Amino acid sequence: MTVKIYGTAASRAARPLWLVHEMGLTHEHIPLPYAGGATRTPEFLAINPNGRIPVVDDDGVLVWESMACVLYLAERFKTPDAPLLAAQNHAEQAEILRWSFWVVTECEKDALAFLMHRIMMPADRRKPQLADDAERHLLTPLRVLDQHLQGRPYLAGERFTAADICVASVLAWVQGAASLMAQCPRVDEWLKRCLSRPAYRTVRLLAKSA
Ligand SMILES: N[C@@H](CCC(=O)N[C@@H](CS)C(=O)NCC(=O)O)C(=O)O
Repeated sequence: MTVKIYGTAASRAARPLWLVHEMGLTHEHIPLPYAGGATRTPEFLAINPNGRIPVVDDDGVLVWESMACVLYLAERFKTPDAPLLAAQNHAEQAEILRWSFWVVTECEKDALAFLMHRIMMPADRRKPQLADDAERHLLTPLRVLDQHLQGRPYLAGERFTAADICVASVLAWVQGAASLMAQCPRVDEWLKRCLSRPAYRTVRLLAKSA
């Protein structure tokens, strides 16, 4: 059975969608919106009782939480024919796990506050102070990442992996934070490298047409 991914590409569902496009995986995309009640129907709550997208349905195995979806798919569908985005040894596994957890615990809340209050919300509803605070908070974790990227093109080393998808899909929200990027130039370069990949661009096009 073809793996199903629930959730519009203009949401955190972009994360597992980016992964399946990188791997060239056959999948069925159900572009459910997050607004308007589609995630509160009894049918949807039966697959994710949290009422959130994304959800991956792998022949009845249900995975929710976007980072879990990415890590699950990378491992589940690794084959000699597909680009390897999962770990190939314990050291890579450590990198993939720690950076994927790090980005949700250390960065995602502030990155979202920046995105909403600097870019997404109508100007009269934005609170610029919240965007400024978020940018200031993010400097500490992004300096850690900047240091890590010294001498390596990707988070786990020489190879683009699922960790780069997890982290870049959150930090894409702050790519427009010019002062932050100027203070973390390796993060800036790595982010540009990740976000210029054809698979990411494909998902952005899907999001724009959603
Ligand atoms: N931690 C969850 C967050 C999921 C989430 O908040 N998804 C949003 C769309 S990006 C959603 O479904 N919102 C609908 C709602 O909260 O009712 C994840 O990473 O999957």
